[in-house]
Amino acid sequence: MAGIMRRLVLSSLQTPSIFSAFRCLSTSNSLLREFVLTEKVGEKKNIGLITLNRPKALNALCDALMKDLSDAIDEFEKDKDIGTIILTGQGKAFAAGADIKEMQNKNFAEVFSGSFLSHWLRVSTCRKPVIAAVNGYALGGGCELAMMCDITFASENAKFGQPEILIGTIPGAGGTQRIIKTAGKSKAMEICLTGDQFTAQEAEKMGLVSKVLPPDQLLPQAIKTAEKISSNSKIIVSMAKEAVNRAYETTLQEGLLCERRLFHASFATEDRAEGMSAFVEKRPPKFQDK
Ligand code: DAK
Repeated sequence: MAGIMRRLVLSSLQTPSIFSAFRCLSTSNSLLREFVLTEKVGEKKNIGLITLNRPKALNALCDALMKDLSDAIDEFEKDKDIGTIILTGQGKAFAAGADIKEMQNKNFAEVFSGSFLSHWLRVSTCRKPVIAAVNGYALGGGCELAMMCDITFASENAKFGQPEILIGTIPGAGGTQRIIKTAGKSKAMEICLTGDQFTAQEAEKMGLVSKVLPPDQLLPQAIKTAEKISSNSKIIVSMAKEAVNRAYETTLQEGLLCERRLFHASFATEDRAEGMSAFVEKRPPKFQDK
């Protein structure tokens, strides 16, 4: 109900001028932002749903949208009740990339020395798990944004791609670096050098996506997975996320050391003691996130 109310308020506030005056309007459970909707969902309202909301421009990732997204991640990361965050898009796109109209007249000095596109790393630094629910186009920065998330589900009609080459530039937020980790060099080269789009099914085959779902099942399944993750200890979930990410970013030896140290660290938590006691006593665990 709160979500429906907020959408009604939002649709009556769609003019940028009103939004610039009240950029962060507070409601009962979250903030209203110009380009991003936030809502607590799931049975226990412990899942933070972030919806990119610039559908007329296919959720093109302009600077203000990325700032709103960054704020929304901050909001849910600070919220002790939220266990997992889901990121999706309004309309027929997840995101069709960085805003080309905003970039069109920039020169080298501006993009190199300024803070242009400086909010882009925020999703990848979030310590809570982030699930991308890719509902349509995920192109350029949109594809990179999905790859910054921890788990990616896609609807059957989603389209992925790194089309930057077609507008005379190259991916700038991980497109050349992250695809290669899962898809290998040949596929990564094909994608980045041709700019061709690829389907959700192809993305799943490459390992960029873990589930392809009918459009009406995308969010329900993402929420179900988020609820499952959130039923575990938040502190241990963060440790597991950190360990998996280390594998992605470093050598096997370094990764194994990090994993071992985090495993040791789990013994400093009350939740580890509770989890193992619950198993031995044949009862469900009650995690306190301590
Ligand atoms: N930017 C701005 N506007 C966009 C847009 C985009 N990326 N994509 C779509 N739009 C706008 C269109 O201009 C159009 O607006 P109006 O003309 O109605 O005002 C509206 O959205 C609807 O789009 P279309 O009319 O084109 O819709 P179609 O269904 O015909 O085509 C499409 C859908 C997704 C195939 C097409 O819109 C398209 O090709 N879009 C551009 C895709 C693209 O090239 N994306 C890559 C952009 S470059 C970095 C971080 C990030 C990046 C770089 C650096 N750092 C941290 C350093 C990322 C760069 C990029 O993503």
